[in-house]
Amino acid sequence: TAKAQLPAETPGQKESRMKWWTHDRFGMFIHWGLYSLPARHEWVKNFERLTDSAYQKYFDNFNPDLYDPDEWALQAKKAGMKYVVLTAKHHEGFCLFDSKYTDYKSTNTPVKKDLVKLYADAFRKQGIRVGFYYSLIDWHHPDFTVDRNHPMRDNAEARKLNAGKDMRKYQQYLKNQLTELLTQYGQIDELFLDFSYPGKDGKGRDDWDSENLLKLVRKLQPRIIVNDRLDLAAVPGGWDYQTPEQFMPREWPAINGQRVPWETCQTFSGSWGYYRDEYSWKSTNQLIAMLVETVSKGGNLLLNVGPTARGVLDERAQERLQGIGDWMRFNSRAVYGCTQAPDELEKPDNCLLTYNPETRRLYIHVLEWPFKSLYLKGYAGKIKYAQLLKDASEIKFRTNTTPGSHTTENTAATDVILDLPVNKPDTA
Ligand code: JFZ
Repeated sequence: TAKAQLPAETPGQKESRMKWWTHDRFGMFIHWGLYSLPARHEWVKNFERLTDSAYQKYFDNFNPDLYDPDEWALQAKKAGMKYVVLTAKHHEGFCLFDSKYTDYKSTNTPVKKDLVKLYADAFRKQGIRVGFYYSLIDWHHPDFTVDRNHPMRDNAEARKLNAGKDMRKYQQYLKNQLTELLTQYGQIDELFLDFSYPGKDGKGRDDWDSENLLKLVRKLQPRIIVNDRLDLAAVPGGWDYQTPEQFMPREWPAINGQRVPWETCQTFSGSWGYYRDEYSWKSTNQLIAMLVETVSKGGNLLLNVGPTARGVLDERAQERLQGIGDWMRFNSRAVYGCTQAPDELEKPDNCLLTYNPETRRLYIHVLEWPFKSLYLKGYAGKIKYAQLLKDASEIKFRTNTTPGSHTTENTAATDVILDLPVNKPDTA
């Protein structure tokens, strides 16, 4: 196939296209689909090797009667999230929107609604930017071949049917559906395509026709920000940001020494879809530290919720979103518009640093509150003023040459000592 030329963009143009995204830093991921009914992982069809007919009961019973995306949007907004990404279609192939190109969609289930349309309108109304997750993988489409990631991979009969399948038809299906999603739901700000696994019995750029697909996406939504799972790592303009998932990079990811935009997606409890009996939930404080650590390394956090099949956000997620919101009320200034601190500013013990290059403010996130003194190595002459973020109260600072300092503090003249209150300020 002839390879399309992706439109050329200078680094400056890309930076300006991504400006809102690197400023906003914090978004909500939503995994919702038929897998919300079994409520034991969004890969349940794969993990349990379920046939299409075994999976059919979830389609027949899909009826989220309490779905109220205004409520979702309000909770995201209160948590300080500035953009949102919903699974319009996950690997199971079920579409939450009214696609012309399949019957396997929400409008044909008992709920009968285009859930994507309601979602996009509700979040936009709250001033939250709208994105889509769209699965390249499709375990339902008749032309999608059985491969090593498919629920029927061990089923010889199902493998035999591959001979009659035409992945070129599936490529067209991808283009048709993305055209629907990118033309019928207003401005779409982020697109999360998922995912490639090239090599033996896998799929990658030739299977998706990735370059032409991306060219189409950029034509339909020129400002859209696209992730890196099309298997186009080496193609200029083939992706906008990297997506480390369910782990925290040690440092800001770079290619040939050039730091790249990145967004880590993270779960509350391990799975992405609603999982009733999962008990490995992260605490609110862990999630806040995760957000701060992400920003301290120049990245974005896309934090996932898995709504139930009634259409309500998991109560355990709601509680944490609220806690994050309470913290953000006083601390969002240390997140929005912030990035990694200049390399010359050393991280104090048990702290994370975020930095706003425009205001030239450094935010020191003290994870373990020390007794009275916070030592800042080599900061002498660099600080004009210091305050607690919680109540804007002044923090006095000095060096060991300041009259009245204890010589036994044993710091260098270039070090700064912050005089902290004994108690760490509450967040809420
Ligand atoms: C994918 C999905 O399979 C999963 O269900 C969820 O939607 C998640 C956000 O994305 O999982 C992946 C995809 C890529 C990698 C790991 C998990 N990867 O590249 O390491």
